[in-house]
This record gives sequence, C-alpha cells and structure tokens, in this order.
Amino acid sequence: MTDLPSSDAASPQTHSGFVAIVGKPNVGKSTLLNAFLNTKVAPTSPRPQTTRRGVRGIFSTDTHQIVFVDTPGLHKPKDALGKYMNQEVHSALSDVDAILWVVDLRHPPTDEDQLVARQVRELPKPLFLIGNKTDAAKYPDEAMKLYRALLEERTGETTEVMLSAQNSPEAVATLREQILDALPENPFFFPRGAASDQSREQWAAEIIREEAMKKLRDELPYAVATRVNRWTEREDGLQRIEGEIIVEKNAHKGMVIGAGGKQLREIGQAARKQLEVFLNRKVFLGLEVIVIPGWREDEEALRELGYE
Ligand SMILES: Nc1nc2c(ncn2[C@@H]2O[C@H](COP(=O)(O)OP(=O)(O)OP(=O)(O)O)[C@@H](O)[C@H]2O)c(=O)[nH]1
Ligand SMILES: [Mg+2]
Repeated sequence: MTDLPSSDAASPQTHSGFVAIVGKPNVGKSTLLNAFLNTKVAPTSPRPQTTRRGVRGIFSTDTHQIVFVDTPGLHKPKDALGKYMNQEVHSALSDVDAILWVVDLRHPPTDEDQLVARQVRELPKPLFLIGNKTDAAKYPDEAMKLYRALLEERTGETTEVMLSAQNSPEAVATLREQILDALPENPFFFPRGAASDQSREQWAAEIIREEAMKKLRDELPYAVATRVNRWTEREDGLQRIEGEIIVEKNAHKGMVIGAGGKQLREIGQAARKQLEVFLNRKVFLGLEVIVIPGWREDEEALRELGYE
C-alpha cells in the first residue's frame, strides 16, 4: 500500500464567513473594525455618517478568516446619498453569517437604535450586541439593559459584550476570538494577506475625506466627496498621490480652500501624515477642489464617485 498523506494534512478544514458591523451613526463601528484589524481600513470621525460605503476588512489566521463588513450608520435618509447608504446596510445584512450590532453606552437608545433593532431582531443569525464606549459611559450597565430590551422578542442566540473599541485592545481581541468560533466551515474568500477589498486609491480617498470631515463645519462635511486620480511611486520610494475634493456649489469651493488656502493646506497635511504612517513611506499629496453641482442628489454623479 502506498503511504499517502492524510487529506487532513493536505488541506486542513477552514472556517470563514461574513460578519456585518451595523448600528446607528457615530457609535464606533469603524473604530471597532480598525481595532479588530490593528490597522486603518475605514475612516472614523466625531461626525455622524462618516462611513458611506460598505467596506470589507479581513482578518485571517492559518485556519480561519473573518470578512467584516463595516456599514454606514442606519438613519433616516435626506437625499439620494443617504438612501444609498441605507441600502448598503441592508445588502450587508442580507448575506452574512453573523451580525455585530454596536451601540453607544453613553446614552440610552434613540429612535435610530430602534430602527436598527427592528432590522436585526428579524434575522435568524448569531448576533453580538456590543455596548461600546465603556471608557466614557457613566451608567453602562443601565444603558446595556435598555438596549437588551429592544431585542426581547428575538429568538436565537445573542452574545453580549461591553467594551471600548478605542481603549481596550484585550477586550477587542477576546471578542474576535468569539467571532472566529462562530464561523461556519468554508473556503477562504480572500487571500490570506489581504486586509481589505478596497483599492489603495479608494482607501487614500477615504483618509482625505476623514480629514476634510473633521475640519469642515456645519453642512459642509456632508457635502464633500473625495477621489484619488493618480498614484505614482518615485524611484526613491516617495508616493505621489493626486486627489480631488468634490463640493456641490461654487460657494463651497472657497469655504473648503479657506483664506489664503490655509484650510485646504491643513486638510492636506493631516491626510498626508496619516498616509505616511500607514504606508510607512514619504508621501506627496496634491489636492484640488472641484465642483460637481448637486452631486448628492445626482444618481450619475453618485455612481461616478463610487457610491453604487
Ligand atoms: N470614548 C470613546 N469614543 C469612541 C470609542 N469608539 C469610537 N469612539 C469615537 O466615536 C466617534 C465615531 O466613531 P466611528 O468609528 O467613526 O463611528 P461609526 O459608528 O463608524 O460612525 P458612522 O460611520 O458615522 O456611522 C469617533 O470620534 C471615535 O473616536 C470608544 O470606545 N470610546
Ligand atoms: Mg463608520
């Protein structure tokens, strides 16, 4: 008899699956995704509705792969962009193996949390209720009780976790272990080394948008989109990245650029610093501000900007 290697040794059984991260705006979904991956995949900011597209972030071990799907915060949409964002949440929920519902323990539930609860309690999938921001919550246990009550009629298992996505890497790693254990048997969906499904241009554009959203005021953060059109590498390793900040009106253009170009310069410097940290390379970032009238209500412009 020939001595064949056992099939187990040749192809160890792998487990993998899609895990949606959902919740109302600003609860810390993208912060949690970045903490799971120990890197920056998704933009985060103190402003609600920072995430606009479903971004996949991938965590792999030798035998397990979690494909996290970070989603925009579920909210009452005011324009075509908002409708697109909510659709991204619904499509992420339609085909996943587990759901992470993130809530903010600093406050009791709002109407928007109820909106999310209604969506997730119908789904017969493993659900993790994640009470975030324990570092800043005065009454975390009381708040958690109120969120738990929104799932009262749900059948199916719910795992509860309270943590700080920002300040408790150990708790985040423990939660990641629990998610790994919940994955079904499947082949890997992405190569083992992949961290995200975004192109480097999309990723850089999101970092530019994050910095623009942090610096701009009033309605402006919501009226900007960003795009990276050119990325070249010089022989000495310098990354030359050319991007655009898109606004809706001519009047907005000057507001983004600021007096003497100061504000645009500050946005560019902050974005360049982040890009340099995560790329570990020197970066030249060129930014231009352009107008696409009413892009948030224009289906064609939305598609062109990657919201499709
Ligand atoms: N104190 C505290 N702040 C946090 C924590 N996690 C996230 N934040 C902050 O909460 C704000 C929102 O974080 P994001 O990760 O952008 O929230 P999000 O749920 O992805 O928001 P949207 O994409 O707008 O739906 C940011 O200012 C974060 O720094 C936490 O554990 N503790
Ligand atoms: Mg987000």
